Amino acid sequence: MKKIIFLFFTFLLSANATAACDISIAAADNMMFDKRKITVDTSCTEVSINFKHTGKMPIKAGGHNVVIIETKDFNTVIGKIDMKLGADNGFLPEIPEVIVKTAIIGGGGDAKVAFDPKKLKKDGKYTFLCSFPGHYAIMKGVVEVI
Ligand SMILES: [Cu+2]
Repeated sequence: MKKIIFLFFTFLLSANATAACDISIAAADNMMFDKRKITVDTSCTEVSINFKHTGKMPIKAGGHNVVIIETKDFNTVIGKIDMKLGADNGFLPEIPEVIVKTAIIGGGGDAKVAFDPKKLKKDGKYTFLCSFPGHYAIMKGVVEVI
């Protein structure tokens, strides 16, 4: 019996370890992420953002992405968002303030990006947002670093 309990807990621990290195997040046509907070675990060698657009809008009308930045850079980053820069670039120029971003996707799409979680500091303050023009007003949340 003890062995079974031990195996069960080993299973729970390993399941947790996997989940923490994989961030699942989705957004729909209502311009809302399904999470207000995501957690980046710096003990992972790599963290993946698995992002899904569960709506129907095409990229040009209502595409979404996930961009992680330092909270202090929020105004700088949203000030650089420009429709002319195109969806392929997330409507953003190449700027050091962007720590990681997924591709912009339309309804039914998904995007995955992996990054080194050590780019984030445990005592830092981070925000995630969608950089489709105008969406940042409500499409944003807190990045917790553990
Ligand atoms: Cu969006």
